[in-house]
Amino acid sequence: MKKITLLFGITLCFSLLPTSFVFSQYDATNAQVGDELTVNGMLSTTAIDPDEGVNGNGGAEVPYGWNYMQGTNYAPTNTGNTNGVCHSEDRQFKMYAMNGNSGSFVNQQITNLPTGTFTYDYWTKWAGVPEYVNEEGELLEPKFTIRIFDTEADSWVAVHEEVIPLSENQIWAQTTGSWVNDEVRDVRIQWYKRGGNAANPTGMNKSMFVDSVSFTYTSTSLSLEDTSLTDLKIYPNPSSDDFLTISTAEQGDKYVKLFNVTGQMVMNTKLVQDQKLNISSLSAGFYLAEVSINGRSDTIKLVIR
Ligand SMILES: [Ca+2]
Repeated sequence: MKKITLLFGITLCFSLLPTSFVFSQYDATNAQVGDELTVNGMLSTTAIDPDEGVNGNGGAEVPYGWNYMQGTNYAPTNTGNTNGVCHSEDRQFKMYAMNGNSGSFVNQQITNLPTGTFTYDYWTKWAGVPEYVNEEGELLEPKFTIRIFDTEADSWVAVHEEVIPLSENQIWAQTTGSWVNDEVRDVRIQWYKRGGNAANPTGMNKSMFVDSVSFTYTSTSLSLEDTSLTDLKIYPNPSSDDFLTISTAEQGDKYVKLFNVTGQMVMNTKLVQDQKLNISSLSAGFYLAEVSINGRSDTIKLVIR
């Protein structure tokens, strides 16, 4: 059974987004290990080829594949005002000091991200020195998040998040990390900050900049899948027989636990070679069968008639 662990089930409020808001996408279907999946990862501005750079204009325009919310722009290097210098080339994402009560973000959606390990790397800096905590004691940490679409919640939820570091005035700070994607899916990478408004500023009421972003496919190996028996089958199911066959390509002794609907363990046994599972002592009903071989396991629903 594959499980998605929502490490930080935080859902940001996007209710203020206009419904016509369209996220552009970057399709990673054919990605190879070593590929940089972020369009315009370096956010350079000297070319208009999406593989090499963009032709930003400093207003509301954002580079290929990127999207943003209010209070953000694609700002130029400008030592004459609070922008300061970019980390790479002459453009950077800027989230305004005051960016509205619902905050602001930039993100990029990557469709059909393959399974495997991904490495991210980005640079941030601040104009001025903000504080994570408000005068009211409210924690307002700006976040870098990796999001997947949760159909039950009907929203994009964070499955990985990291607090964006504070910095001295105009000093770029690098953040790197990795994340494992356990199934092919669409993913968004996002930077978010809430600065409040002029009437009600928060501790984050300094401009935040993001530049030199990368998101790289680094490995196909999947520690999450290494521990599961993805081809496990138990039959017949539903069953009115006394014996069940447990089938998987994994060779070795099978450790089988059966649980009833109340979670009570009703059987705990070991099967060797092609030995079948004797269920003649069990009454009709629904069960969960947990099978482990060589430390790999999976769980299957069983119906006994
Ligand atoms: Ca740049």
